[in-house]
Amino acid sequence: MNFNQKLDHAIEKNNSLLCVGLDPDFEKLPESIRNVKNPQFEFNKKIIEATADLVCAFKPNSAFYEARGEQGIRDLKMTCSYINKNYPDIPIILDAKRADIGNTNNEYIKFVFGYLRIDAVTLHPYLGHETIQPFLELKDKGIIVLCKTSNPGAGEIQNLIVNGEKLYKLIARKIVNEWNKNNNCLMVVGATYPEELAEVREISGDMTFLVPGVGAQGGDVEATIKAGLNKAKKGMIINSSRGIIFASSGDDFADVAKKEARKLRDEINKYRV
Ligand code: NUP
Repeated sequence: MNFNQKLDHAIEKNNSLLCVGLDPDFEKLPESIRNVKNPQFEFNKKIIEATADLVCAFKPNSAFYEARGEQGIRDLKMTCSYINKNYPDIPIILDAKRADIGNTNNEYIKFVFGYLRIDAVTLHPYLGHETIQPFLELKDKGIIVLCKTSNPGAGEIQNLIVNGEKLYKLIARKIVNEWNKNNNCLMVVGATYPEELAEVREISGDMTFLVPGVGAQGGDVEATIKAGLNKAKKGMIINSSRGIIFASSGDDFADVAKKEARKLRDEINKYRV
């Protein structure tokens, strides 16, 4: 089964476009968890158990694990292994924004798909097609390229006019027309820019978008869903990290995360009809 099939299966099984972001900022973990042996893993495990029937994917962001050095990498590996073993239907996306020259790419690929054994990775397009190509050749994996990001300063570079159009539109066209030969491309489009999301949808046919920016970054769920759905009323992986995993800072964090995940999944579904 390739990434898109696995994703589609999870969307149908859980009736969900929601992705829970596993960004376990160590400083924000409840005191009781911070003192255990594998704190980020133990925290994630409870979040995963509480939300696995409500999501279409999990997305750990590498930064939160790298920050803790070898212990963090171990917790990331344990998290991925735990999902693969106990929830093999749920795809894992590593948010790491990779893509580099040839021999460096080989090492990235070994880490993401060899060591972590996950399903998809985020890439930035700045170094060009040649540096995306080794990832594109992995037919069964999800290759998720940044197009229009959710951050306040996204327009500084992404909105520059190149060949008569905004750069993010040119990137979207490249992904759709040149880079998606194996039907394994997705793109990142932030929920904080619903108008641009609609423009990118126009360009992209039914391609699936990874959409961060709801929850802590304030993206409007209704506007996001209406702008970004494809013809099948899917085509979006809506990520929320802090808004779910840190909805409570107490020991009830998993129960509260479950409630928030259900609320957001149902709100998303309300606008899919
Ligand atoms: O454009 C992007 N915006 C964004 O927030 C691309 C991303 N990959 N992200 C990531 O999504 C970000 O790094 C974080 O892991 C997650 C959003 O987290 P939160 O704002 O829901 O806590």
